[in-house]
Amino acid sequence: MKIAVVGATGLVGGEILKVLEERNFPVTELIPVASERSVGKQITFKGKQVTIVSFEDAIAAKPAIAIFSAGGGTSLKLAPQFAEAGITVVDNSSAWRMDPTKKLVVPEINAHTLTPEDKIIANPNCSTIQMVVVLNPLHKRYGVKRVVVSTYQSVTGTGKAAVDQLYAERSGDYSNPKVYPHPIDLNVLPHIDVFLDNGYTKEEMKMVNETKKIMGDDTIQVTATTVRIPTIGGHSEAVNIEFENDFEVSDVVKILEESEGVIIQDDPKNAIYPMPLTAHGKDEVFVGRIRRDESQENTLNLWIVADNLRKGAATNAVQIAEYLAENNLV
Ligand code: A2P
Ligand code: 11C
Repeated sequence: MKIAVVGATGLVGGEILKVLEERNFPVTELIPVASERSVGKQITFKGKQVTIVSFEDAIAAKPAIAIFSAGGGTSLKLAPQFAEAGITVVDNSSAWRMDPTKKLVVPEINAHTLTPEDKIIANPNCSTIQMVVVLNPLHKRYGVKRVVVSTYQSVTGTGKAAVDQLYAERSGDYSNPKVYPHPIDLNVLPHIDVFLDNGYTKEEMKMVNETKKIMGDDTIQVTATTVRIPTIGGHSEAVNIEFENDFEVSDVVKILEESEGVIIQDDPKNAIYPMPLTAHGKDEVFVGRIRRDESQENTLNLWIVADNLRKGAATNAVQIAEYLAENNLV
């Protein structure tokens, strides 16, 4: 299958290439696309050099699927052009996620809703994906009423320039142009994406709105505080979940053990719990610190970590492409 990767030189784009390779996606031809300034340069895929082309040349090459990770503006402009040419777009940006005519897909939860008519498919935000992979199986059993989440997010979520800012500051150089409004090393910023009129950030509202859309239930209440910390391996989340019905912690563990894409790391006495350092480069979502909230009925606390460039972005997008290919939807 011919596959285009739009944004192939970016952090997520590079990860998409790795994941396609690792999962042995049946790529017959890879068509890497980036901005005009990168056209003609080369990237490596499966040990071979491949030349970056313009989006026009990529459309002319007629790939079956184009995986986009080149920012919302690029997706808004280019995804419809690919779709009109009959190419199915899996888009990693926020551009189409809340469009009621587009599906927002986490394969473990709602890939079964996809049809050949879905020409632009949205990949959710990283912090949402890792949370819903854990919430959904518990929702089926106990009914999620309300979620209170605080995040601890990797600078890789912002892109290459942010990783450069962190390392420059770590080596004592504060002179570079800043991606963040404050130093990020030795600091914590309660600020991800832009602030909205309601006092929340756009990242926080993504967690609220995308969760309802993916899980197909508008009654689930979510409130979020999203925070950037000086780490690179993945995003961490402290999640408090109030259910309609009561649970046994041992049953929660069993349900999560049996859930696709979830790995439990929960042996606190031996200092075993999920961390960005150990989730880095992995495709799964890691869960630990599973315990009852003793302050309120039917309520659970847990800690979720995943590599935001993997399950939060590249892996989820490639899994959507795999589902499309395996079910003859393209
Ligand atoms: P380029 O490297 O040519 O700028 P990141 O989020 O890690 O900064 O990556 C952004 C990705 O999106 C890069 O691959 C970048 O390419 C790509 N990109 C930016 N603008 C466009 C555009 N107009 N068309 C195609 N790709 C784009
Ligand atoms: C972050 N979650 O960590 C963001 C990155 O809507 O796809 C992804 C932004 C998005 O900064």
